[in-house]
Amino acid sequence: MRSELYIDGKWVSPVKGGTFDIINPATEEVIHKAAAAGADDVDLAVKAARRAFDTDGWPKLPGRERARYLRAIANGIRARQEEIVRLEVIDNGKPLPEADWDVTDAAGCFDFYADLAEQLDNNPEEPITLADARFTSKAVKEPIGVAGAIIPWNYPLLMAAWKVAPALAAGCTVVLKPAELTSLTALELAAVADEAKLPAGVLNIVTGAGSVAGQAIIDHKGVDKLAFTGSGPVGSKIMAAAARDIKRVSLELGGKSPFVVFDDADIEKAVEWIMFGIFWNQGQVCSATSRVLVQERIYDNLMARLVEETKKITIGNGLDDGVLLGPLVSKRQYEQVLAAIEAARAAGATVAYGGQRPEGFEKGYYLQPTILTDVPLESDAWREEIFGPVVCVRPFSTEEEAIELANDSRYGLAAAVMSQDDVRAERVAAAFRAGIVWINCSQPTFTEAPWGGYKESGIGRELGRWGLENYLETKQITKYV
Ligand code: TAP
Repeated sequence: MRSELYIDGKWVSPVKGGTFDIINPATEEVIHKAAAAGADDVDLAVKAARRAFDTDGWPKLPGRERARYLRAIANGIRARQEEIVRLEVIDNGKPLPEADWDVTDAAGCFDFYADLAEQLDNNPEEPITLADARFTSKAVKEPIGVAGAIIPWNYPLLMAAWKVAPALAAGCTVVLKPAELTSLTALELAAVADEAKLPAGVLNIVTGAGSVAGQAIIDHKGVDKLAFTGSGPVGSKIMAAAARDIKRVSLELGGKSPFVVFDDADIEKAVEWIMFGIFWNQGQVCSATSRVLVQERIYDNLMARLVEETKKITIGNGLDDGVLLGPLVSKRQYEQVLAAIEAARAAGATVAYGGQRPEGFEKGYYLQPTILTDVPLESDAWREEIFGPVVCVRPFSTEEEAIELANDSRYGLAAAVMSQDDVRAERVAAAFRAGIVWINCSQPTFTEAPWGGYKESGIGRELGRWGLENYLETKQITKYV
């Protein structure tokens, strides 16, 4: 485990010193002390990234050269996958198979953007046909510059990959700040990049508090683009900071995503996807389908099966075999989720299952998977992101009602629909006001496909070619002939 910052290709201690505790949420033990970056360290990191961009030639390298580094990083992650997976589990709490999945995806993300970096060489310019024949014109893509990336704790390495891989592929240089709660695997990424001999300053990783290191990144004049995933309130702050210097900005914020199940759906499959959609990663997923709408005719049957299957979920330390639900990431998160369940009860909701700390756990931020019914439509439980293993289930009668309930949210990250009637499923998918829509499933995520939200769920799209566009400017070059 690393205890320093990675700046300008070197491991360094913070200028003013300082550390913070890394706690294993399964045991509540302090397992490490990480370096707490201050504004001075961020300044050094941004200056290194500026130099790597402005004078050292990273953006001028052919895409295929940058692709070589990206593939080396992908292979480096795979080479130490077992170790990274273990760190992810003891840092975040998630079950080991989930961490393994994330780390595999993170490596795949670097490979995917290596391919796109190469494609930039193949399509360096786009000719433009002008009405005025005295001129010729073309559009070229160029990297934006230095990207400041700030990420959350729910998918620590994967979120780093989603930002670093497209940024480097585009030719940007990066200063990344992981969440204080989960800093370990971002530092492993720095180690992997170092082994891949990524040129100094191209990727800088500063651990530390959002209010200090994060704030210093968003305020820094040397940063051209801010890429953020996390909560709405911090997203607003980032957008306000970006507005001051007209920094480019992409935001991936929260959601309260609906899952509409029609009465022709296979109940067993629906139960499986509902559980996957809300209990995966302890429900700490921005796109979690946390509002489930079930058509009246199958509501009672589906609820009975959902409760029955939820009872079977094995809760425990993510390192243990067979565990499906680990602890929440932190004491604060655990207390917030419990408080949200209590508030739901007080507002009139019924706890159909869960809602408490499971028996037999003395330590660790464990919470039962929780199913709420009778949740008032105006309550916070129905409207606000809980970010825990808590699902609200409600019956509906008509398709129109389901669509209205589904879209009645300030968020619009994801939505899911389940029906054997393809025409209806497609119609409902089209009616959802959300950036990601799943038909007959919930949550599968692909590096090739765009990811991002409507409304207050964010701005811009990550992943796929859209993720690369996030880090590119378009330049028009026109000649008088
Ligand atoms: P946030 O506070 O939004 O944290 C996300 C990242 O932003 C972290 O790296 C954080 O640093 C950093 N940050 C905080 N204040 C900052 C500032 N002033 N300037 C720059 N960066 C700053 O999320 P959280 O506190 O971890 O979780 C709060 C709630 O946000 C959760 O309950 C959940 O509802 C939501 N959340 C959503 C997502 C997604 S994917 N949409 C992910 C995580 C959380 P530190 O954490 O190190 O201070």
